[in-house]
Amino acid sequence: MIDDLRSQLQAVEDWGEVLHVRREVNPRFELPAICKKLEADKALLFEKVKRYSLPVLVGLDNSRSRIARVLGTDDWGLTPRYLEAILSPLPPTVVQDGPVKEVRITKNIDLAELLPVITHYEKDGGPFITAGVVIAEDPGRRIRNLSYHRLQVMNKDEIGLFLQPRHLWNLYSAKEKEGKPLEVAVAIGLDASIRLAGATSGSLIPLGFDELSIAGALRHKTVEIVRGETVEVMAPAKAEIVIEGEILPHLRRTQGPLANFTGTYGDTWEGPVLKVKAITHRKDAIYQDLLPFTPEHHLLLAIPYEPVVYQAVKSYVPGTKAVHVTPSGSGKFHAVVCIRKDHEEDGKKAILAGLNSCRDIKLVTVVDEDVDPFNLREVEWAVATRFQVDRDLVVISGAIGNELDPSCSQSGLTAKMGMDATRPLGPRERFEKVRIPGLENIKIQGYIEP
Ligand SMILES: Cc1cc2nc3c(=O)[nH]c(=O)nc-3n(C[C@H](O)[C@H](O)[C@H](O)COP(=O)(O)O)c2cc1C
Ligand SMILES: [Mn+2]
Repeated sequence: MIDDLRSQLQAVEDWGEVLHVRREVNPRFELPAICKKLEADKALLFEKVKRYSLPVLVGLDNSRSRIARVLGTDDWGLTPRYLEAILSPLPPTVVQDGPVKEVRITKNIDLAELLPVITHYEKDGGPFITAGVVIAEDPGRRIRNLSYHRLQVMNKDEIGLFLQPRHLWNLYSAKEKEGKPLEVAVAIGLDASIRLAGATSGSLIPLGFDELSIAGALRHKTVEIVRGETVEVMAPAKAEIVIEGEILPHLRRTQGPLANFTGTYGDTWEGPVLKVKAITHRKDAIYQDLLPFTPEHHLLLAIPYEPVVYQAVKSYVPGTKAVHVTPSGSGKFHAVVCIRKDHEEDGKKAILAGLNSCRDIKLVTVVDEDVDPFNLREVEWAVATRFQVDRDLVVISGAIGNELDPSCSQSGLTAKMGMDATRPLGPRERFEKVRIPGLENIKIQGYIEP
């Protein structure tokens, strides 16, 4: 049963998908350089990081099909599972104690001494905690919220945050107006269900929707939560590390830049500051890191998007089979929609519904059900052999885009495009995919030596 980082790591290890780096590495540039060089869809466990005793795990969730496997489903089942988790959430359960409390530090906190926080890219403003899920509560309104934020270690006990005007920002500004700090817990070292839940947002998940209940439903097991030592905020009892503290009112400091999901540097920003009051962790804690602009980053953005696109397209085209928001499209911009075509216009309808479903989606490629939308080689094959640009292309100008997309206009406008790579209805022999009889039944282990 996978219900924390360790049980997931063990499963991934059993599947032969963890690479161990035993040689000592520098947390500044060397560790991320090794991740980039390998570009593997395996997790990387750095066992010895210079000056630190904690190992660093990167890329635990860098494969869509492995995330699906961790959640007990497959590529095709992941989006429906996600939608079901949003529609039938499973709330967390309060426990009195948990492994994350094995070590409790409330005095002389020194973040840089304790945690192997990584400096990833050349022009990054410093070391950033990139895999921390920020949890905040408003007990009066019975609200709990989870979200990811870039967390810059500024000094011994201060962390800078980048807050876009979403839920955490909303909770923080309400407190700030009263001149009070906002208490938070930052959880690091989590299984895929909580990580995905932390990255989920949008109209289906309004402020007050506890994302931990999405995590519980995703993994079919409630998340156990435990109260903070110094803050009235609950955090996963089986996290590896929890940082407790308060975001101070009326204080902004220059932070950044940090390589963002588009693979470009943003500007510096004036962000609020989290004053750390305590750190609790497991005895032999594993520090989890996310290298920005990698499949892991893009999958955490893409997978929570898919149910939104799927629902929108399905309402226009009932034969919609699957939606894949691709990691290589920066995890937000490109979607592949797989449909069973019942009417000639279904391809174009799927394009319009998909482009309209999310502000960020700017390319929708529609394929038939004989094409695997999760295999981008097959998708390109469909475009090469079923798509004619003067007949099957849709272009929309002047739509609202994502301000972080460097190709958007200064005023944030973007063009959008759809490619209908489905076959016409009627005789389809010309388009039939070649196949070798018996291929599905071949067990390769019997033919080649390991
Ligand atoms: C790795 C990662 C880093 C992110 N960094 C930030 C960030 O620095 N600031 C921010 O406002 N959102 C960031 N996001 C996006 C939000 O965490 C995400 O949209 C979240 O679901 C928002 O939750 P909310 O709807 O409860 O506000 C990041 C997402 C991921 C996956
Ligand atoms: Mn939220």
